[in-house]
Amino acid sequence: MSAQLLEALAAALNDGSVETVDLTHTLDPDFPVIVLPPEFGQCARFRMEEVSAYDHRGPSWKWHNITISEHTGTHFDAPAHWITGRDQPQGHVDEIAPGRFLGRACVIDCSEGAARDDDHELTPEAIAAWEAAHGTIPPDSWVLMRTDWSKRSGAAYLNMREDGAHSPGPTPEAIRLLVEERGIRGFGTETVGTDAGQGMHYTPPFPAHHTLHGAGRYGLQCLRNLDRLPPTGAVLMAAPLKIRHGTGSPLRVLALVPRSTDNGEATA
Ligand code: 23J
Ligand code: MN
Repeated sequence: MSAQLLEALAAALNDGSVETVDLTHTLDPDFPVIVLPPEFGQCARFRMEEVSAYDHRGPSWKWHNITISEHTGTHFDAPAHWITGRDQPQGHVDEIAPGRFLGRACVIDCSEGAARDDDHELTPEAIAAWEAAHGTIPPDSWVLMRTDWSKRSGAAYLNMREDGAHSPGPTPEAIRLLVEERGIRGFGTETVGTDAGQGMHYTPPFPAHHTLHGAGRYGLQCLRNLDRLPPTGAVLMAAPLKIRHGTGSPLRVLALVPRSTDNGEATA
């Protein structure tokens, strides 16, 4: 059975009836990274240095040395990133079983709210409304919060004000519902954090980090192209680099989706 299933998948990838959507931003020195209050250590931006380019430093080859943080650009958060997850088994990126890197995704469209309010919250009521339309979120799902925030650039992306960043995110109650009642595998956002820009003011502070990682679950941040995913039915592939004792990693996040003409009731 599973051999036929993989054969059917391979054929569908080849004939385009299953499409691959890239949910990844390009690693670029200009792409913003999270900015913490100045008393804390800071995340490094992406940097690239030419080692040789078919020249005296290497006549037949071109290559670069790069600098990144574990939390630069589109990236994965492992349980050990947060103090609540410090004693979780398989809490670092190198320890996570590879089967955890592939799984279903549910996409909750919060783009209307986020367009009206920079501090728009994903609430239990919004999850209930999504489930009324699309069914209960299955156990071990990735839940992706679509805000269209990835279409912002420059200063509008971090959206810093005197009192810190303003960007959407889940309430403590919403993330607890997803983790404790739905048993999700992870939570992904289009912003620099799985938490809202003002997430430090919730109880507990940074509730997505606190609750996800304390339960051994994962985060994805700086996603894009969530508007190209169906609410249900996508398969996500998010495999972080195998950094020894790493707390996260930039990565290529891909989604397998039914060809857009196959969505909805249009086809038999
Ligand atoms: C460190 C401290 C606070 C936060 C973060 C990192 C992230 O969002 C991250 O990249 O995981 S909120
Ligand atoms: Mn992170």
